[in-house]
Amino acid sequence: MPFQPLTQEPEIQRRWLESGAFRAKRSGELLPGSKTFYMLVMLPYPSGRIHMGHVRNYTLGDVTARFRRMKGYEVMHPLGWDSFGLPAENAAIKHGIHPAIWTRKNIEEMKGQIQKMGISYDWDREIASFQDDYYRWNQWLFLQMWEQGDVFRANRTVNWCEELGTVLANEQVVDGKDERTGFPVVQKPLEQYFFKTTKYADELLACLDGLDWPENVKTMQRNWIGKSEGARLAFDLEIGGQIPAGIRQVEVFTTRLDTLFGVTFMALSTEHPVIEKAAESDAALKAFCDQVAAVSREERMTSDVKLGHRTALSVIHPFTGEKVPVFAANYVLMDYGTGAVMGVPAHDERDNEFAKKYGLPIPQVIVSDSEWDLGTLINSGEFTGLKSEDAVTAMIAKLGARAEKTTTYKLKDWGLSRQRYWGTPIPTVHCESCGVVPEKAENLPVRLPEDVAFTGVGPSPLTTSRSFLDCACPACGKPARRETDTMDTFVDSSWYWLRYLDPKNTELPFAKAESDAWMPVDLYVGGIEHATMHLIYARFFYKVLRDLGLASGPEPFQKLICQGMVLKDGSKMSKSKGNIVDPDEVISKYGADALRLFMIFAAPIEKEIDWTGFEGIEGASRFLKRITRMVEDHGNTAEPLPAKDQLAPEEKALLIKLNRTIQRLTDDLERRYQFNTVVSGLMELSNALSDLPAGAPHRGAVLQHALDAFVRMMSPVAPHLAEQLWSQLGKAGLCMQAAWPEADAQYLEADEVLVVVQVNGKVRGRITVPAGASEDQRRAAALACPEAQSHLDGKEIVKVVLPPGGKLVSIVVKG
Ligand code: ANZ
Ligand code: ZN
Repeated sequence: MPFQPLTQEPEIQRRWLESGAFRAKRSGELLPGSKTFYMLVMLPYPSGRIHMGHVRNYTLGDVTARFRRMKGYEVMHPLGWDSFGLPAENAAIKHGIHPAIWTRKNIEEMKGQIQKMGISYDWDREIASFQDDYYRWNQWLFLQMWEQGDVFRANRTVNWCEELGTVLANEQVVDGKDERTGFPVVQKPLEQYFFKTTKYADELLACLDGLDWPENVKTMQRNWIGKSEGARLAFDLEIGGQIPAGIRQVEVFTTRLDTLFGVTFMALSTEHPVIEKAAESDAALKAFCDQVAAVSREERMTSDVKLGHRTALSVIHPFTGEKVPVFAANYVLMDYGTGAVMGVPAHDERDNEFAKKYGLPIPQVIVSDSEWDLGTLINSGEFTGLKSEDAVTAMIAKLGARAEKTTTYKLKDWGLSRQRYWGTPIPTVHCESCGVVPEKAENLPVRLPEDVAFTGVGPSPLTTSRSFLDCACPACGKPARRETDTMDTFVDSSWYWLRYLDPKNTELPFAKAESDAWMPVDLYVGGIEHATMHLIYARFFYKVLRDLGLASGPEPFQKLICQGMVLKDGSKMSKSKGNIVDPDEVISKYGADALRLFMIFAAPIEKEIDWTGFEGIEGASRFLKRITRMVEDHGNTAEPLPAKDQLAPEEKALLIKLNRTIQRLTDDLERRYQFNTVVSGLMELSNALSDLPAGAPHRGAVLQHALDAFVRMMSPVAPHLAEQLWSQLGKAGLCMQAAWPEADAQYLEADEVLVVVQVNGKVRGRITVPAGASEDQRRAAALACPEAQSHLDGKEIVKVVLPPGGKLVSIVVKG
């Protein structure tokens, strides 16, 4: 049969589906001692069409899933839809189409595309986070966390647009304006819900060491968690100045308490309570704070411009008793440390810039001999001469209750409130008598109402639905108002891989027996853009689930691979750039196998692929055609493979090539996760196959044997064609269910190896020894080497060296 992917591939996909070949077992069906492999890819957002990034991600996952099945593993390989979020809501505003309809249509379309790729997902486990049989478990988990004290409410700054009456996401704010309408956006505090991620900060940090993850991702996570050891120190506000009522002290967090004598100013966040209080009676200060508030946190963190405003306040230096001026400053963040910094311009870069700008003194208090030396104190009163470390200890002792050692983290508690419609409703109720009350678990799900209007203006559509808002207080039964905040969609993706394991469970998010059978995920493949947020939240959730007794083990994803992007002309393929190559277009012309083969071969998994046109796909397609022709020309034979000693040298050589390839590809897929070399290995082997001379005595049997293994090894990458060729070789059943070939040890080594004999460093002869020869045998053979004899005769043999590799024997003689 010729290579006709466009007609063959759908046919083969039907066979796979009909035979249930992708189905993963439930825990109860697993035989004791069976090996399991959980292959997970990051679930897609149903934006409309799949793109090349998806194709690459899913092909890599599929190659692994198919390889593991052939290796005898029970494989879990599911897919679902991360289907809440802003784009659906924007589509509703723009086209007047309900987010649910838009989402369903996109899922249907993308699922069809993915199925055309022949990815071996167990579709019976498909989930979609916008469906209430999924999001009710977000709500259920929220209630469990509420009970454990892992959820709390607090004020946090948001991007607020007064004209629209709504909160905007960071990406919607451009230059302090709503990107759609151009209305101004300000920073404003709002009461919201938080998950206590910081509770697990230390564990999230410590567990990174044990994970088989890319080093750069681990580093990004370490920085994101940002553990910082230092001290807190309280400064007294000056009595008699304009002290805000009720506030006596300002507390700072510092990693360099030893620099205390170098403090020449105090810098406070514009949101610091002392500054807010002082601004009530200081119009200029108020104006400065408003100016800073108009800039988003992100911009403030990346901006180099240090801005400050001197207040009428001072604090007292705890050792010298001197007055230190207090500034409000843009570079001090309220949500890090205490929101207040002791300014040490001689030893801190940002403080230095600030001091120069505002004409503040810059006294040096530390000297160091080298960059490794933390330093010795100067100009520091009784502490002068102490090493920095000792000075910190001594100062803390002297400062008494005013100071203590502490650890601070950059990691924040996770604000999960969104003032949006298209997300999981937070299952709480506002009651006039009881306050904020969690909904009862038996009343879940709290469903998203249908009777809402999408205007794009004004508060969240949920606040316009009477049927949604009106409810009874779960505590006292009186009329109450339902919470209109929905959950950050990162909640949906923080445990979805567990729902795959038990997608129809109506009692629990998933049964522990299922998670115990499959967890942890053996390989997780996805984009590097999820290195922090998603992968921190998911790890956090897993620790919470463990502490709730729902799951076992400390970490969800044992191995992580971040695939590189697919670029076109050096930049990312994206709608806005208009440089998208549609996978469908490629598949409908060349078939899925050619696209898969190209994606795997184009580059190592973690590197970028540059899409330079269709040549790459053409090449892949030609290779597949060549293999097809080779199998066709061969036909098939039942003639058994003769014993090794009956084979001609070129037949033996081919079998050696074959078995070495088996060994190499197995290692590439099982241990190294090197995919592109799998394809190059197949290409080399196919060349060796076509080089077998037409007159070889056992050609038919040798080719049959080699093609049998070749087709099986090709199956994970080009699974459709593999099925077709498998049938042509006269094999029954599905190739994808055949066993992965095992290397035959007798064909791994050549029979004889060439060994070079050196005498005193010069090559004097060459000998051949049996491949398995011992060191003693090789030494003896070298000493008997005829060409070397004239250099050995009458001399004393000092030593015989056999370097590793076995290709050389070096003799050292004297006399
Ligand atoms: C005095 C000092 C002297 C500092 C010196 C550093 C060097 P990391 O290591 O990132 O934790 N800081 C504290 N809170 C801050 C906030 N809310 N916004 C901006 N900066 C803040 O940084 C800790 C250091 O950053 C602290 O130690 C403080 O400056 C500053 F030679 O105190 B340091
Ligand atoms: Zn009540």
